[in-house]
Amino acid sequence: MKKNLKTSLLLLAISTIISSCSDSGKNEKQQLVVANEKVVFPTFNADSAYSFVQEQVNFGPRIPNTAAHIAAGDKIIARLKAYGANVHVQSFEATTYDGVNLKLRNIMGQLNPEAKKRILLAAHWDTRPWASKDVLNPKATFDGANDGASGVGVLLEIARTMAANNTPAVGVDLLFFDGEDWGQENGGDPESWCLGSQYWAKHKGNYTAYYGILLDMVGAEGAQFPLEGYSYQMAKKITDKVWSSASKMGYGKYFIAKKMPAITDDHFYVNTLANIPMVDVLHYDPVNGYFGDFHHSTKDNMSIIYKPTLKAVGQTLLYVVYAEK
Ligand code: AHN
Ligand code: ZN
Repeated sequence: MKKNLKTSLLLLAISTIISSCSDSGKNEKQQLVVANEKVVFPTFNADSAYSFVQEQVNFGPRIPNTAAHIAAGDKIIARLKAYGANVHVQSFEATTYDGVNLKLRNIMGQLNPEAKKRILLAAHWDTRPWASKDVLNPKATFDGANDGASGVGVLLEIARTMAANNTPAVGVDLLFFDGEDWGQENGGDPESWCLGSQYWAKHKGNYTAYYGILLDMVGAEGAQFPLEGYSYQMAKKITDKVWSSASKMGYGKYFIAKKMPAITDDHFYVNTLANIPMVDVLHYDPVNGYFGDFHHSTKDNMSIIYKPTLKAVGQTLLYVVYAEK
């Protein structure tokens, strides 16, 4: 009798967890997955992440100083608030290498704000103003479905999932950098890129995190994320943690254990100026030594976005976050 009561209480607890995880927006059930005795973590819904990528793309290219850019940033803020995050908007101005003054916003949404131990998850949300590598149309604008919107979609889906499930032991800070992509290509000044993360790292006050993970171009079919040079040099333990978690979950064909060159990306300034170890999950083809033929071209539109890639990245991040003690 005593044992039966215990069993039914346990079943009740489990069914309560599962039913309390129904998604407010979509009427689907979230499932909690037990990877081993210790880690219980929610499933990542790639359909929902994809819809958030599409939502960003639908605003039009998120080029700084345009109406589409303002509207897309406002949507990120609104979604973060809807998922219960404490939102901080850092508004600032920066001048590009070609002399344009930009009005920019870095956006942070803090989940589980009381937790002292915090994980920083980041992506840039702006779009490069020209498809500069497009053979036919280098002055055209482009959708930036992968370069920008994919990372935003994965982070917003993490916010939605965390709001609908149990709270992890750690706090999660979702940081959306602006002004990443107005940089000088072909061996130009590396500091011309990443204007938002440079500003944030210099003006972050006493904010810190245990470590960070940056997402950049994480939605394309056939994506591979090798071990990027600065990540490997400056945050080796975090690369070990993230890449081994991905392979444990069966995503080793995305998170490949090969090294690639160091790339100036937002994580460089988080590591060097903010002193937070941060790795870059960055699409790169190690065979051709190149980001991919979509990169900074009109091919970077929804047709290259692939739900299983979004799933591999989002599920790995949820696992990493929920495994923290
Ligand atoms: C450089 O090419 C130096 N950095 C590329 C960072 C980037 C641009 N990621 C996406 N777009
Ligand atoms: Zn870019």
